[in-house]
Amino acid sequence: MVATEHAHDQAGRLENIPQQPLHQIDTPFEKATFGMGCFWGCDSLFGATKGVLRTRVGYAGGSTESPAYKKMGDHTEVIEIDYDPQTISYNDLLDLFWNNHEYGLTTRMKRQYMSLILYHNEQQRQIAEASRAEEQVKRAPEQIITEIAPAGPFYPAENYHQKYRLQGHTDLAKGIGLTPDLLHTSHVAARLNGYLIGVSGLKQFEDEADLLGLSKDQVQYVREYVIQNEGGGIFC
Ligand code: MHO
Repeated sequence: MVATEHAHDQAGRLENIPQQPLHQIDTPFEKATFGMGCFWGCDSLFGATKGVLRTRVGYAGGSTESPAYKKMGDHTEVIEIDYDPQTISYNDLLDLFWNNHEYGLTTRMKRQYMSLILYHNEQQRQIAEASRAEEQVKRAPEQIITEIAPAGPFYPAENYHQKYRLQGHTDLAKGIGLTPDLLHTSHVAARLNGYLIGVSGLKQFEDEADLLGLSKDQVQYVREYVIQNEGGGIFC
């Protein structure tokens, strides 16, 4: 079952409300990988987007061995997204990609922050190429510098970069039982990492809050941040 879908019984009550924080989701998924500036911001952006199951940030697109934040070599900061294609399309993800670059689409940045689409199959390649061509028409005469390349190895970033905004809320992170492994795989962590900075807004949060397996207090805590930060955009 998709995280954002749920069954109602005859009285309209929600069924299958999880009793524990919803870390694991077994929905079939596809992967998308994007570089769009500092990866903290896009981890929040995609993490709270409908149809996204999990995210992790890391280094990819280059050739140097074992990159790390302090020795990134020719790699780029990227986000790897597991998404449910029944709920969100690759094109929808690309819309978010084009419209949320921290440093824009036409300013040449060092490779660490370059605009990059790493495709996972031929279909993604074609959709990405067509999408860039369309976007270029919209932005002309400015020249989009986004590169499109096949996805090679992905090197997960250090734990402190994962779900960066959520990790700033120590009690909440502890309260949902976040472990180093779960930082890379948890559904609820990805959602909260976005909601805390207002991504996707209050309406969507209220619609799915019950399905994340949080306590009443945790929901109320996050709700206050959603209200405060909705519309504020992503940042690093
Ligand atoms: N300006 C940010 C960049 C972080 S990043 C993950 C900093 O505080 O270092 O590139």
